[in-house]
Amino acid sequence: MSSPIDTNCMTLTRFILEEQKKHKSASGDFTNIMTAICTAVKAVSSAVRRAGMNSMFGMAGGQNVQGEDVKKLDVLANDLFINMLSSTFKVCAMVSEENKDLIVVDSEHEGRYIVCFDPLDGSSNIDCLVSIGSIFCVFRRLGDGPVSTKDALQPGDQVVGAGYALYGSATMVVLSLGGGVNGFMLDPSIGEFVLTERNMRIKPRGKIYSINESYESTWDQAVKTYVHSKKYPEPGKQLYGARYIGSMVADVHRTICYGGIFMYPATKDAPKGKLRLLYECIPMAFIMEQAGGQASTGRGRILEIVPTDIHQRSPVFMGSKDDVQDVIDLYAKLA
Ligand code: AHM
Ligand code: MG
Repeated sequence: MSSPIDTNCMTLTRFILEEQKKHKSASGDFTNIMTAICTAVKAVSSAVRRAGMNSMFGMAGGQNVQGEDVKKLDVLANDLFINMLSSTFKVCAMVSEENKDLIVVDSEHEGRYIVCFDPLDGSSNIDCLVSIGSIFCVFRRLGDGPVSTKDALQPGDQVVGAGYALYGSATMVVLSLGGGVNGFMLDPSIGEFVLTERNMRIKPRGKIYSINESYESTWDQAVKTYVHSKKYPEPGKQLYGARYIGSMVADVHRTICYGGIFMYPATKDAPKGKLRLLYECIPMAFIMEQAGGQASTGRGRILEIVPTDIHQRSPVFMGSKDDVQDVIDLYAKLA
C-alpha cells in the first residue's frame, strides 16, 4: 500500500541545497534568501485565504509610489517580504513596488544580495477572490561602499535567481536559478513547498493570446495587426482563443502551462506600458526564457535592458517562442 505522505519528498529548500552543492563556491546565502521568501509567501498565502474572515479585504488608505490605492493585503505582504528578507543577513537592499526609494538594510544586518519584488501583484483581483501573486528576482551586489540605487539598476541578464508565487486554486512557487524552471506546490498539510513540476517547458507555439483588449485603439500598429491576425486568421492558420485574468502572475503561469502569448504593450497614454521592469518584467522574462520561451519589448530582449530607474516600466510580450517572434517580426516590419 502506498504511503499517504511521500517520506522522501523534494522540498524547495532541499532542492536549492542540492542545486548549490553543484557549485563549489556557493555559500548557502541564496538558500537563506529563498527560505525567507518562502516564509513570506506562506504567510501571504495564509492571509489571502483568510482575508475575508480577518477583514483584510479593502483599502489600507493612501496610495503607493505609482499613485495607486493600496489594499490592506498589499501592506501586509510588503511588510512580510521586507522583514523576512532583511533578517537573513544576506541582503543589502531591496526594491519593492510599494516603496518609492530603495530599501537599505542597516549595515549590521547587510549581506551581498539585492532583492527586487512585487509583494502582491494583481491587486484589483484581491476583493473578488481571483488569483493574485508575488514576483521576485535576486541580484548579486556588484559595487563596494555604501549601497545606493545604482546597485539595483542591473539588467535581467545579471539575475541570480527569480520566481513567482501564485495564490490560485492552490499556492505554487515557480523558481529558476538559471538551470531551467521548477514548480513547487504548497502542501498545506506539512507547510512545505514540494517539487511537483520538474523542468517546466513552454510549447514553441500556443493558441491563446492574453491582453487587455479594451486599449486596442491606443496600441501600436504592430500589436493591432498581430491581435487581428489571431482573430481573423489567414486560411490555414490557427484561430486563437483569448484569456485575460488581469493578474500578471496568473496570466503568465497559464501561458507557460498551455502555451501562447501574454502582452502588456505600450499605449498612447502609457508609452512604456504599465508593468514595471525590475520586479515584474525581468523576473517573469527570466522564467520565460529559462522555460524555453521568449520575452521582448517588441524591439529587443527584456533581459538586456539596463534600468535607469527602479520603478521604470516596459512594454512586454512574453510566451511561446514562435508566438513572440511573430510580434517581433511585425514590429520590425511596421516600425
Ligand atoms: P498591480 O501591480 O498594481 O497589481 O498592477 C499590475 C497588474 C498586472 O498583474 C496585470 O497584468 C496588469 O496590472 C493588469 O492591468 P490592466 O488592468 O490595465 O489590464
Ligand atoms: Mg504589480
